[in-house]
Amino acid sequence: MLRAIYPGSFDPVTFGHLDMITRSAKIVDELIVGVLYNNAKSPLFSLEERVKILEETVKNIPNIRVIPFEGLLVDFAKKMEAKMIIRGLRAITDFEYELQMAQTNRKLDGGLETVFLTTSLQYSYLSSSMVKEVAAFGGDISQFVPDIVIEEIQKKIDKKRR
Ligand code: COD
Repeated sequence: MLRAIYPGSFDPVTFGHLDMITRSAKIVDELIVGVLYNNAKSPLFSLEERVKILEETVKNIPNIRVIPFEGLLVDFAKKMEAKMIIRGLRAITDFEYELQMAQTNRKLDGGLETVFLTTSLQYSYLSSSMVKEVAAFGGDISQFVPDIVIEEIQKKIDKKRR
């Protein structure tokens, strides 16, 4: 049984993440989408909101569980009995951070491997921060994120205006 974790902030989830999730779920028996609780990053969406959006978005893929986590990724992996971390690589700019993270995690837990999937070309430019910026200035984000994210971002914008 190969269980892997695809960890991230997902603030918010984009079509780039979803592409990674769909492809990853095809190569492992079970994929756990690990959603980081991290107040230091002051996310746009709360942990509960990010989990809810992800659950809604992946509900048709049977071998996926969306689970929040706090603290070290290696501890979460141990708790979930997962031996593999899956991460996405978009461009060379991702590489240094990803390499550092993978090496650190392996130093902390020698049994944990990180596997990288390269982004699909059509999403190689896409990031959560770019989506938030476009949305904040009233731009159309429908080619970047699923409908539920558009709705939830709109709610945040409306709330700010009130
Ligand atoms: N195409 C393909 N992949 C993409 C795209 C795209 N357009 N956009 C993002 N991705 C990939 C990212 O490369 C990443 O692999 C994944 O999707 C998630 O992305 P983010 O931005 O939501 O998540 P991050 O990078 O903020 O996640 C960081 C972690 C939560 C994994 C990290 O902070 C963590 O493990 N924290 C716990 C503390 C810890 O253990 N620290 C020590 C390890 S350094």
